[in-house]
Amino acid sequence: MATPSQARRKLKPEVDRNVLLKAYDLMSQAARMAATYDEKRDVCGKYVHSTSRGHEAIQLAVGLQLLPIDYLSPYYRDESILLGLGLTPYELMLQLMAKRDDPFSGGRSYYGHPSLRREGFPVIPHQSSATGMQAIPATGMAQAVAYLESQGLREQRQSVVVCSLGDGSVTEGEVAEAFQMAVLKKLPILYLVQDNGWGISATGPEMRTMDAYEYAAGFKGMERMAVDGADFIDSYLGIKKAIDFVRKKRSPMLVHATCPLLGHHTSGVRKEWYRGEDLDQHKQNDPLLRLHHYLLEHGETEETLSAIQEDVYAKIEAAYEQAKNSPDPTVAEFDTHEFAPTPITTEQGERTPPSAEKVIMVDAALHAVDELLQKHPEALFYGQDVGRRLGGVFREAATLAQKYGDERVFNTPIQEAYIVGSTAGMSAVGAKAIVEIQFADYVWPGMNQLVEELSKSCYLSKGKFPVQALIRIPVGAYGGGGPYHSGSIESTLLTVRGIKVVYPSNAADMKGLLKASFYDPNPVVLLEHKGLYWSKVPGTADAKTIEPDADYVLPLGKANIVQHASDDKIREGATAVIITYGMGVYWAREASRDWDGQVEIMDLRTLNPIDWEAIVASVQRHGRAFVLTEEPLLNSFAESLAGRIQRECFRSLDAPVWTLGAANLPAIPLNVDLEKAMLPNVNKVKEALQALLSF
Ligand SMILES: Cc1ncc(C[n+]2csc(CCOP(=O)(O)OP(=O)(O)O)c2C)c(N)n1
Repeated sequence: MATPSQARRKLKPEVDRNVLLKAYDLMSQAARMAATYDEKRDVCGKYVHSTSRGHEAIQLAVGLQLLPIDYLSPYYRDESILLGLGLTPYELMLQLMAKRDDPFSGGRSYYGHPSLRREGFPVIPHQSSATGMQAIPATGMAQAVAYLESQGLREQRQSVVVCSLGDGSVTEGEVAEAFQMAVLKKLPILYLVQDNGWGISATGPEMRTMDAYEYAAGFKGMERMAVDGADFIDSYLGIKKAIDFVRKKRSPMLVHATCPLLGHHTSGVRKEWYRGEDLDQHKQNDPLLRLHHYLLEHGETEETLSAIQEDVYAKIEAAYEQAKNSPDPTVAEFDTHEFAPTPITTEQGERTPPSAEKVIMVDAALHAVDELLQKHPEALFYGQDVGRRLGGVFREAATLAQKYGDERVFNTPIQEAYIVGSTAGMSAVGAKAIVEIQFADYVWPGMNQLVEELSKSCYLSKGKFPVQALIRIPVGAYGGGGPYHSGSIESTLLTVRGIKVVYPSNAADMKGLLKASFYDPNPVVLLEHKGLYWSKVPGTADAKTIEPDADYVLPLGKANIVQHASDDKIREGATAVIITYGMGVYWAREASRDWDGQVEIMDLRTLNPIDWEAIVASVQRHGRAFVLTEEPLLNSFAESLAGRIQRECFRSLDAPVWTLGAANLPAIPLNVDLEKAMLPNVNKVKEALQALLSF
């Protein structure tokens, strides 16, 4: 006989019957999919995958309640969120088997790594497989939503961002950066932490002294909730409340859901290898069994539930066969979508307007950003100390916050990972972030986001989520800056595919390239040499130029010959080209004065994409080439370029390709005489030129 409370529930269930039955159906699908993947390991085990077994209740609670106006940043175990949203087992299996029609990545990324822009679904940007790292881009999405709302630029004012995390990832530093920004800026984001007590084979107590719910208490302003993540009713009602809260209050919340882990960690790290008695305990808490019992207790019959199970069985079997028989990716297309096409392909606007005045490089950058903010309300500029009070440590952002407001131009905490990674979220939502790393020497905490989240997004989402991001980074030595304020980083950056690297050497190029970088739909790192900012370093007066007009754009990937050799000397075979960028342009100019008409200087201006055509033409013209860089030479971009020239222009060369860079040391020493000894300079370039021209 039913107790009074059960009877009441039967009459008035807490969750609508249709929702319960749908959840039961989808939960059964997830369980059957996991079983199928295990049973058919020869096919399904080819590529590593995780399933949601044990996490289905909390995940379906989310998937069934998100709206098409929302944004989702799931993790690799969230297959049941995807089922709840309406993605089919067939579609998911296409990714499992890395098939051509995998709707997320066309066979490029793992199972449970979605990226989706589809009518009627929340937007799901690309997320990497690095645990916890999606927290920053997801928070960037919430920041973009809040920003666009604050500017009246979003019709829809109720979007919610959900960021889903495994409990093991929550202790990662980048998650703390994300939480900090969420509470600091009061962002509309729901962090869902699914706590199964494991991070592969490490247990909760081995990894932390507090769970995610307790941890979140340290972030003032973070609303918190704990739910039984194996109980569909508790999960559904908890998530409903949480989503309602974030939707209405436009403020962050963390939901901590405990759930069992019933499947393998991944297909490659199997439960039988390390799970002991705890697995039996976890099985007692199987969300599918619990929902089954709940439904029976609340008026459903075994017949109804068996009928659902039978349908599920047939459906999953059919989906498996269909996916297995679907085509593989077209191999010839393996390299598409490294970048999205840029609209800026030709130089436009006035580079030297008749009445314009000369401008130093730092001001050219400032004016370019000013004009962009004026023209594009969706653009914003943030970084350390760029806000109202200081306007940047180089005054490169002076007056911008006063003109455009603190919502658009603001200081961030000292969080390089957030500064870089948030741009991925901004871009997915449609805000255009211009950000700044204060000194190149401090970019390293941001490199992870650049590599994992920004650089791979366009390629792995097959062009659906290129990351529009303009990342300004002051670089280079300027005399006594010392080991942590003088560094160059281009060689490291240039090993990262999927990003562009721009390096102007004068004010006019700075303005045109900064603008083109902004309009480029891909991540662009703009390296700005501090020694050229003010033209104060001897020999750099020409970095100050006439200021181009507001329409001026200079396409990326176009080198500039800043000094020509004379035709006579070329005919005599007495010339060489110095291929360089940044400060190298000025050392080359100064040094080449002793060889009148004999030295062409090519300023690369963009390091990726590089103007290879111009390089080849120039090397053919002169037969002698010299690659000059400020970086330590060993294993550098310059060495790599010299090697490529050597190989591909071998027949045109009359001498080995010369190279010159800084000494191969880990840092630039503080004392100016030590610094001089370490770096290239005019005399060192002269010596190299002498050797090359007389070879
Ligand atoms: C940054 C990073 N380090 C290591 C890994 C390897 N790795 C994959 S899953 C995992 C454990 C994650 O545990 P948790 O976040 O609790 O998620 P669960 O798999 O338990 O759901 C680790 C260490 C990774 N993917 N990313």
